[in-house]
Amino acid sequence: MIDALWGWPPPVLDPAGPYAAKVTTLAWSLFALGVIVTLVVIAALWAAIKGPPRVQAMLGGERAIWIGGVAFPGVVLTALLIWGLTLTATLTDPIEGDEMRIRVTGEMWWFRVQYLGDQGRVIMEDANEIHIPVGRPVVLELESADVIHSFWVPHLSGKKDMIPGRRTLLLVEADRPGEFGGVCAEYCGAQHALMGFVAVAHEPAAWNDWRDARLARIAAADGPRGTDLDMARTAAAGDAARGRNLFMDVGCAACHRVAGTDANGLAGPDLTHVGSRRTLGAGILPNHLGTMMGWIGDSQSIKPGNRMPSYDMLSAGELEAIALWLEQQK
Ligand code: HEC
Ligand SMILES: [Cu+2]
Repeated sequence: MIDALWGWPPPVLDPAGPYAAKVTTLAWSLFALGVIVTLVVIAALWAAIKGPPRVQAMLGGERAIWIGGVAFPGVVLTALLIWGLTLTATLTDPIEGDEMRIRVTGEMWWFRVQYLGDQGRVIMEDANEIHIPVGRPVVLELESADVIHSFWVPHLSGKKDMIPGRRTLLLVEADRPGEFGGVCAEYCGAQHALMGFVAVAHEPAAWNDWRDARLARIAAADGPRGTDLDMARTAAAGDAARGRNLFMDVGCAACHRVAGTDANGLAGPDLTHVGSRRTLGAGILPNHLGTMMGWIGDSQSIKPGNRMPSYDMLSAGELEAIALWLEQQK
């Protein structure tokens, strides 16, 4: 099911952008060179055992060891090291002009995503989903809230550690629209394997529309009470209104934020746009009413040890009401 959603596991040698293409070139070059060296060594071994006496004497001599065993590997490995370092350095080069920045924080076991505006101010927050425009390099500021995680979208760039107390930079760029799966690539605890996300690349105009629509909704939500969105959120009809009240009453708001409501918790993913996410639980479930109910009622069976308690004391009707309201938060 996840497979149909956005390609799982993400293929590692299928670049969808210039930075990933560099990494792919490096990987194939190392592989090809490794194959050549292996073949040469096998040939030399064969010649040393079965070859004519003249060749055997040559391969057994001291010179062969100095050339084949010291000089050759020394030169080849040094050249590869320099090439690899210069190539991967370009993956973090600062870029000129109006660069776009997104801060991604690894948390046990999900990704907090913050879009940054001027002076590094957070202009919108999301989780487990990163939206970028096609054809424009994006600087990711990688951080960690707890242990070392590693950020990896193989389609878009190499992998980079997310280190507590330190900010690392990674450049990503997509050259075609699409949904690209990503994972945490550094063991970070029990649910490391269930810590994924999806990067969504839009055509530039579509990305602008997406951003403007979100910003407009956030501005309305944070604006004075009584604006359109606030009315829509507080005056949700029927079951959804019941869901909203339950959300505030049973304690969800202590850990989750929903713009335009009293829910301001910071420990868990921002749920302002949760209804528009492709997945739930950091890339592990497709997002719809049923999985939303299942996650809220029993997240500890779906992802044991995750930092959200299971709400198994809620009735099916209550779960449905909350899920209904959350699915409306687009
Ligand atoms: C103690 C803090 C805490 C409380 C209380 C809490 N949550 Fe969570 N919630 C989390 C954390 C942490 C995650 C991320 C879990 C993960 O993926 O590892 C999460 C994930 C979620 C997700 C999935 C979000 C996504 O994008 O993947 C939803 C939906 C959600 N919570 C809804 C609720 C609802 C509804 C309630 C109340 C019934 C609630 N939460 C109560 C901490 C909490
Ligand atoms: Cu991790």
